[in-house]
Amino acid sequence: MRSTLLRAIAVVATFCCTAPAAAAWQTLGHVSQVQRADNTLTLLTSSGAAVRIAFTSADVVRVRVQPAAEFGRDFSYAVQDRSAPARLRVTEDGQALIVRAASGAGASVRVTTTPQLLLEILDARGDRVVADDPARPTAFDAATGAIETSKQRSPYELYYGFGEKALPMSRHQQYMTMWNSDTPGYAPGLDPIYQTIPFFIALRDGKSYGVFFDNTYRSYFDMGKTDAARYTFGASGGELDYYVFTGGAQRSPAEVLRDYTALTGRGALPPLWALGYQQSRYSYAPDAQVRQIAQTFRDKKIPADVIYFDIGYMDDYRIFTWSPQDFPEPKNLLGELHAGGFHAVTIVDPGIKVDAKFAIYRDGRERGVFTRTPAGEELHATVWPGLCAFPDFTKAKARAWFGTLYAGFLDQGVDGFWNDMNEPGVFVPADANEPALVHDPRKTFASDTRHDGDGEPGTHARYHNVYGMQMARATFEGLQRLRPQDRPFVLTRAGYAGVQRYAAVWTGDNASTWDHLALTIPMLTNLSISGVPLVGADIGGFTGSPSAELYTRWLQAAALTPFMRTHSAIDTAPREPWTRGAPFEAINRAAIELRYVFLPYLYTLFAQSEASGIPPLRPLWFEYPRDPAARLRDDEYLVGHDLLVAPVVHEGETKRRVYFPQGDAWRDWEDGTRHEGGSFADVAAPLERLPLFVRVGASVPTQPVVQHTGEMLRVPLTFTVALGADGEGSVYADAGNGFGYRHGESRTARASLRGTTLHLDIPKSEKYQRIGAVEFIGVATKPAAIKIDGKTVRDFSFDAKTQRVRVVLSSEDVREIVVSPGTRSR
Ligand code: MIG
Repeated sequence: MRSTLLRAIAVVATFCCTAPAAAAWQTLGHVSQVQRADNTLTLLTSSGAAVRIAFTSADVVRVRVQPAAEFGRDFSYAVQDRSAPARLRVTEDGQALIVRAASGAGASVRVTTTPQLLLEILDARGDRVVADDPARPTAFDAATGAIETSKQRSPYELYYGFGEKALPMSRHQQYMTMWNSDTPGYAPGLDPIYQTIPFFIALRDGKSYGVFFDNTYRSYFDMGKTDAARYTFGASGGELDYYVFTGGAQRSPAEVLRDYTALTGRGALPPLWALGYQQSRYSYAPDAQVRQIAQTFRDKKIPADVIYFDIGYMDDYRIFTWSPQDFPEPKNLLGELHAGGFHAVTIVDPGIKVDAKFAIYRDGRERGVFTRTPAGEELHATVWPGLCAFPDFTKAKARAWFGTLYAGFLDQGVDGFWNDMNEPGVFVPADANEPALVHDPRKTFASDTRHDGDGEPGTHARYHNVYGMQMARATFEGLQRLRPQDRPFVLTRAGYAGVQRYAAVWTGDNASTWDHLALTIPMLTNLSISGVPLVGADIGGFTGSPSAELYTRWLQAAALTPFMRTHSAIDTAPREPWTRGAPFEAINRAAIELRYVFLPYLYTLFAQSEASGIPPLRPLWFEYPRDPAARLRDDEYLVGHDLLVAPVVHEGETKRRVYFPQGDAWRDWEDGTRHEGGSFADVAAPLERLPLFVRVGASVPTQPVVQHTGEMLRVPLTFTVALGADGEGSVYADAGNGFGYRHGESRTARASLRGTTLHLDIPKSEKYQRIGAVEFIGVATKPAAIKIDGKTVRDFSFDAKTQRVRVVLSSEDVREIVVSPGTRSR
C-alpha cells in the first residue's frame, strides 16, 4: 500500500527514537510503521510495542498488543477455533486507517495513527461499539510486564458475564480480579473466587457486544468503578490479547454469545443422567450409608439419579483408591447402585500423596509429569493426603498420563468424576504471627513454580488460571479415550475460558444463608452466559446447616437450574430431602419431581445449546435486551425462551413480586392466569409453591414423574401448549448417552401454534420417548369440542381451576389439533 499517510508515518518513524526500557508505564505513542499481511495488520508504535489487528470472522475483531514487538507463537488454552482469520481490506480516511474483512460486510476498525494510536471498533452498521479512551490510552510497563487498556463508556452501559463472580447481576461499577482462588464459605461480594472467565457481554440501549480478554495471568476489570466514564482491563503479564464481538447487525446478546462460543467451544450434550437430581455430601461413608441413602430415595419415591463419593471414600486420600475398611467391595456397591437406577460420581483431586509405596506417585515421578520448582525439584505442598506432588496439567504428557488413571475406576463402575481443589488450592502452614487471609498467596503454588505450558514454558504466575481447566481437560480426554462410546461427565471447581468444552461447573463452597440462595441467580445466570451451560450451586449451601425452610426454598429455586445437586460440608446436619419431616419431605419431593417433569425440555435445551452456544439457563436481559426493567432483574431467571422462574429467596415470604418481561405475555404454570409483558404481579408463593410461568405461544415438552432418567422411555411425553399467541416448540430425544446423535440418531418433534390450532410434526420412530398427549393451558371455559385431524374428539379432560385441557393421543400419527370455536381463551 503506497499512500501519503503511510509515507508520512515512515517519515515520523525515522525521526523517532526507539522504546525506552524504563520501569514505568508508557503509552503506545504513534504508529511508526504499518505491516500488512493477508489477514493481519500490524502497527509498530513509537513506544516499541506492536499492535496486531485481525478479524476472526466478519463481526469479531481481535486485537493483540505486544510490548516486546515480537508476536510469538499464537497459543491459547481458551481458543478452540484455530481457523485462519479473514482476509483484510485496509483503506485510509484522512489520518486514520480503516480495517475490515475483505468480504466487505461486518465490523470495522478505525485506527487513529497519530499523535497516538487509538482504536475504535464499529459494528456492521457503522455504529461505535468500543473505543479507546484518549484520556487513558493503552499502556504497559516493560519492567513488570503489566499491560492494560481503557475504553470509553456511557453511564448506562451494563456488563454481564465474567464467569463465576459472587456479585450482583450487572457488573457495572465493579472492580474484579481474575485469579482462581479456593475461598471456602465465601461471602457474597468476595472476589475473586474459583473461576477465571475474562469475557463479558455489554448492553446499552438494547444493543450488545462482547469482549474476551484472553490472558491467563492475574488480570482485572474495572468496569467504571474508578471512573464511570471508562472501563479498564489489564493483566500483570503477557499480551493484551482481546476479542471484540460486535454482534452483527442485530447486536443481540445471543449473537455475541454464539460468536464467543464459536471461538472458545461449546459444552457438549451431557449424558441424560447428569441432568437428573444428584445427592452429595462430604462424605457418604461407609458403603452401608451409601446403600441406605440410595434405598431411601427409592423407598420414599423421591426421584434421584446420582450419588457422590467425596474425599472420605479414599484410602488415606490417595487418589484412585478406596478405603479398605469403608468400601471393601466398590465394584459390588457400584453394581447395586446401577441396578437401582443410580449413577456414581467420585471426587478426584490433583494432589498425589508423596509416598514411595504409592504406585501412582512412583509412576508419576518416574515419568517426570509433576510440577517443578524453579530449582527443578518436584513441587511438594500439603493437602488432604499430607505432602503431595501435583501433575503439571499444562503438559500434554502429564494430561495423557493422568487420563489413563481413570481406567480402574471406570472398570469398577464409576460413571463420572469431580475435580476439586484445582485452582490449585493447598493448605497454608499455620502461622501464629499472621491472620488467616481468605486470599493468602500461599494458598496456591509459588508464582515462580515452573510449568511446561504445552511448549510455552512459563511460571505459575502465567499458568495458575488454567491449571484447573487443564485438569478437567485431562479427565475429559482420558474418559474419551477410555470410553469412546460414553459421554464424559466431569465436574470442576476451577476453570478458565473454554472450560465448558470439558466440564460442568459448580460454584464451590457457598454458605447456608438466604443471601447465598439469592446470589445463586445472578451467579449462575452470569456463569451460564459466560459460555458454561452446565452450572449449579450446592443446594442448601455448603457450609452450615440450613433451616428446613431455607433448604426447601433452595431446592425449589434450583429445580430448573442445569446442574441440580445437594451437597454439604462434613460438619453439617444430614441434608437429604427427607430429613426435616412433614411438611418439608413432601414439598421437597414435589420440587424434585418438578425437575423430572421438565427434563425433556431441559434436555432439548442442552441439545440446542451444543449447536448454538446459547445456554439453557438465561438471565431476563439475555432474551429481553430492549426491556430496561429486565436489565438488572436478579431474582428471576429463564429456562430456555419459554419458562420464567421466580423462586422465593427470602425467609418467611409467602408471596412475591414477579416481573414479566416486555414483549411477551405469560401464563401461570399452575392456574393459567395470564400476565402481560412489562407488568408486575404479586403472586402467591406458599412454602409448597415455586412460582413458574410459561410464555404464551410456547409448546413445552413435559413428562410424568419418574424416579430416575432410566425410566423415561416407559412414560409418554406431553406437549404443554400455552394459548394466547402464535409460537413454536420442540422436543429432542436420543439414546441419552453416546454419540449416535451426531450421526442422525435422534428425533426432534415440533409443534407450532397458530391461534387455537396446533400443528404437530412428529417424525416416525419407535426408538424414543413417545409423545402421548397435548395439554392446552389458558382455556378458561370448557371447549365445545376438540378436533384431531378433522375428527371431533369428545374424550378430553378439562380443569377449570388450572385452565387446562388435556387430550390423550392414541398414536403419534397426528398432524393437527384444533381447540374448536366456542372456547374462550383469555
Ligand atoms: O478442602 O472434598 O468445594 O465441595 O466437599 C475442602 C471436600 C475440599 C472442597 C469442595 C467441597 C468438598 C470438599 N472440598
